[in-house]
Amino acid sequence: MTNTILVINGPNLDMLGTRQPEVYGYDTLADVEALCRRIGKEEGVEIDFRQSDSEAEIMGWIKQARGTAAGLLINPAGFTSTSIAILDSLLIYEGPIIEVHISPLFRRDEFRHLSYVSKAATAKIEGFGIRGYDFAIRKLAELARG
Ligand code: DHK
Repeated sequence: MTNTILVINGPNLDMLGTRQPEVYGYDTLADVEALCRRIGKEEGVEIDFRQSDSEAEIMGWIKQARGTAAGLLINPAGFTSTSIAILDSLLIYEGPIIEVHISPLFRRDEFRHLSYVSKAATAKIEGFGIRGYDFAIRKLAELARG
């Protein structure tokens, strides 16, 4: 097992910074990646940072993570409430999974409240802005250290 944390960002997160900044803030995905790499360095873990709009690509990454990643951080974005397929891929992964959402889903649209991904998650963080990635990587690094 490596000490790599795989960070998966779902659809439209490439548009952070310009996309509904009143909801998601002004930080870009590059800022999120820089944050993850900084925290990873502090915690002594490698960061493999990815984004895709494709459900199939995300499922492929999760399946490849089996045996190769010490932990998985996923912001499933628009696939959160729709993808049983991503849930099923996550259920194949044997390591810890932390689900992160930038915005507070609990006080947004009703349809965002359901998360299939949560059924496979070790923990979930939402509403802390991009700081949620910071907390999640620190926790995954702690779990990776055993
Ligand atoms: C990001 C998205 O793209 C939305 O589809 C989710 C999530 C919320 C976030 O807060 O990071 O509903």
